[in-house]
Amino acid sequence: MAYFQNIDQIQYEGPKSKNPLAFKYYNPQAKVGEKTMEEHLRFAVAYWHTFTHDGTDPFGAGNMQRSWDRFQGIDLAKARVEAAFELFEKLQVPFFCFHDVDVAPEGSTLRETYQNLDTIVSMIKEYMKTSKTKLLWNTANMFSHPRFVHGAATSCNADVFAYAAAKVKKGLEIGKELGAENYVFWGGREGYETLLNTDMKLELDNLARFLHMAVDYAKEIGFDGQFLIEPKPKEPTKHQYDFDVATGLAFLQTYDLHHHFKFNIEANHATLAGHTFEHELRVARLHGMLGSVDANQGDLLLGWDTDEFPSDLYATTLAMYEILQNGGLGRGGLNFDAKVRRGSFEPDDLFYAHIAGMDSFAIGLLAAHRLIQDNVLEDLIAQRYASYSEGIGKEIVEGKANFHKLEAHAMQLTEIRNTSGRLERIKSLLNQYLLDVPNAVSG
Ligand code: XLS
Ligand code: CA
Ligand code: CA
Repeated sequence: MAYFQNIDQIQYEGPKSKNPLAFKYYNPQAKVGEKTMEEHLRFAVAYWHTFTHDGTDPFGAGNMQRSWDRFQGIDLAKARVEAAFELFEKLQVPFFCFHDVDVAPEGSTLRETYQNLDTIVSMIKEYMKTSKTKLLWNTANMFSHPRFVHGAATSCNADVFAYAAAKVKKGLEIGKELGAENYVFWGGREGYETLLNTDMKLELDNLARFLHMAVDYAKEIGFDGQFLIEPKPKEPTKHQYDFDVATGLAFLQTYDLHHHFKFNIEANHATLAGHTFEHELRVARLHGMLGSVDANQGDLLLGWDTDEFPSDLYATTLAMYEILQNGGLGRGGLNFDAKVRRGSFEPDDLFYAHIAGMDSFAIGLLAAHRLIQDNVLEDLIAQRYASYSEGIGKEIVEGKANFHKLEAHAMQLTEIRNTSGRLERIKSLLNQYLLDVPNAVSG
């Protein structure tokens, strides 16, 4: 049965198309450099926002029009799988992502939850046989159920730690079964509200123990997906342990976990941490830790996680610049961890939203590719740091300087000359590259 009857497969029609149900820039098979757009961008649909999100907010009930909602329980879960693969096919999207509770309802016991998962996972596996859409990552939801009120791996309650371990164990088995490229750990409630009742050392040690056990179990069953940590500074927890990439990296290094993990970086989480999206991508890239991306955007006027579909072309261009400089995302991808606004409640909005996100990243890819081809930022930066390629600067970077030498150098300086950072000139260059994208597409 079709859930999106009035929608055909979305085709690329080019920048001049007026068809709202067509790609204007995302042309999956078009080559950008060595790879096709599809290979560069590796888009994924987020199951939760697309098939389970009902529009609820703290002040209002669900309002999304979703024809699968006429079912209940396991039948609803099955209907969502049907709707999902229909949408994947119509969007020609190469990947999807899910939490355990997105795909199958929780039972009254853990055993029953496993049974529900087994039923739906085998249905998904059947669909995947004929679909081109693969699993980018799966994860366990360890934040919604009341048992996780004090956290999961960082809970004060050892029974909860054990329950969380069982969920991740099952998640890794499912990941293996469905050939997941990655497995994500987002510590929704892995943090604390106040130190007055918190043993921070024990919580952090336990989190590390938990992750080591996950690494061991993956090895035991031969699951070879990439492990990803997803930082977020707050919400729902006040102080989240994986605050941002730098904090997460220090944690991973302290507990000797960094060889087994990379980061899944979400744009909106970067903003909440007081960083730009590109900052988080850069920090991860410089440490060889850029794994995957949750491609959304926040609202700078709001202090919470709004998970909007990406449409800010500056952000997508600078993100794609980092991704291209990283040599791509490897086994990662661009997952739309994004939901339509509450006012966009019709089923067609799911397509408009994904088209907007895919086109925005395609524009970012095209602009970033040209920027790199023309060495625009590289030349400007090389010029700005030219003092380190000769004289005392060269000695500094080659490790030949010490405080004696530097003092002697400073002593003989008669004046110190700085040059402009030229930010405004660079921004208008960026605009030029962005505005040139339609020409890049048409030839
Ligand atoms: C919530 C997170 C979550 C993770 C997966 O803010 O973004 O959706 O991506 O658990
Ligand atoms: Ca996310
Ligand atoms: Ca989010």
